[in-house]
Amino acid sequence: MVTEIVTLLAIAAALGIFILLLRRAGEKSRDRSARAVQDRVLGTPERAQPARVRTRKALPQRKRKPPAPVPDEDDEDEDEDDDNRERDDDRVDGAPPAAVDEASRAAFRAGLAKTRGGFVAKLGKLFGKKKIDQDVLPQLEEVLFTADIGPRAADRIFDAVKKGLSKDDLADPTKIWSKIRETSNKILDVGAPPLDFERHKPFVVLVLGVNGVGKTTTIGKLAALLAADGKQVVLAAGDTFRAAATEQLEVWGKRAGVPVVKGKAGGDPSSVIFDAVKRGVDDGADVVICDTAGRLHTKTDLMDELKKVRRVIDKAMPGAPHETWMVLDATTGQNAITQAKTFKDAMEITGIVITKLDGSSKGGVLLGICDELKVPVRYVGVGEKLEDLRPFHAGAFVEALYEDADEAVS
Ligand SMILES: Nc1nc2c(ncn2[C@@H]2O[C@H](COP(=O)(O)OP(=O)(O)O)[C@@H](O)[C@H]2O)c(=O)[nH]1
Ligand SMILES: [Mg+2]
Repeated sequence: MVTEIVTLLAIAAALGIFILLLRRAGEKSRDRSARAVQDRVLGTPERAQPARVRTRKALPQRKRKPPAPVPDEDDEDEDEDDDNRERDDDRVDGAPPAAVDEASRAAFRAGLAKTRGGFVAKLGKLFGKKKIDQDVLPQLEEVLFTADIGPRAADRIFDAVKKGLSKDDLADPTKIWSKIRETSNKILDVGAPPLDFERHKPFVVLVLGVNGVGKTTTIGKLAALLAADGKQVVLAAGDTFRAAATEQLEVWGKRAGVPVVKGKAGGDPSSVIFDAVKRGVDDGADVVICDTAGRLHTKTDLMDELKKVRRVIDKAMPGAPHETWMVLDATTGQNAITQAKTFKDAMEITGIVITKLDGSSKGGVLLGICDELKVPVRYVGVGEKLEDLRPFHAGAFVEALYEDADEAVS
């Protein structure tokens, strides 16, 4: 009896082991076939490298989007969030806000009205034809190349339409417009980080540009913007070449309620600017903005002088200037691109300010300047008044430039 029980137990154990082995074998073969499928789909065996590493390498680098705000269920927190949002919307500091406000959108729309009546209207007429065919390409090329956007930007937009759209797409004006918008946005996106005046204390900005483009006016408006945000600003009257230049900056300084450091007429601009930066450091100011001359006896004199100014600023505060901006007058069209190139060849330019957009039909020149210089546009001047300086926002600019373009074709 005992022998029979032992035999039965032995048979049961053997069966159990057999079933276990069978299951293991089944799992292994499933693993193998799953891996074979994975290899087929992904193209290479996965075993040598973990999938995550491989996938990361294979994907093109994308810009990281800011995380979407997570809605909070707590009522009190929600109120606080609303307050913060309101404060964000109300901020009037000089730095471009993350989202463009309605007043800036309206200013861009008004500022670009004449440009819309220029090359944008010509494009509208072109796509407004009843039947659009391949003929549209040479005509598009002509309109783009005669617009004040510079040959390189014209070429980029033309190429994007020609190569990026099929024959069928070309028959659809909406598709052509969206290609033009997309390419314009790409041209304006030079990948610069947002402007942050709090990165240094004081944050020193050197402002350059030829005579009459609007340097002094821009500095005055910017000082007012920053002062309204509670920043302590010092201005340097570095244009000692023209007698009236210092007085003009003093008038703006009074309007903005900020001090102006000045020297003698005809004196050394570097020493005035050195004093101003030193004063900014000693007084614990937030921002020092340096005005400069736009014309000297010769172009070489001017460039040498400006290089000297840069060196001297670095002596007054090592590492400064933190930004060097080139001011360009939109009404001068492609001349602005030439000026920008001349300055850029001589020294580092980190930002652009475009003035007089309000009076210009050549606002498209901004595309050419960005494409040529690969530096960001930081501000746009849309009039002569204190409040007529707007932080630049590429998306809002493109939106305003081609506004109603689709409607214009129907
Ligand atoms: N319409 C308009 N005029 C401007 C703008 N910015 C400057 N100006 C005018 O351009 C002229 C020259 O400006 P100014 O600041 O003296 O130029 P600077 O020589 O470069 O310093 C002045 O009459 C300004 O009022 C602008 O955004 N729009
Ligand atoms: Mg001036």
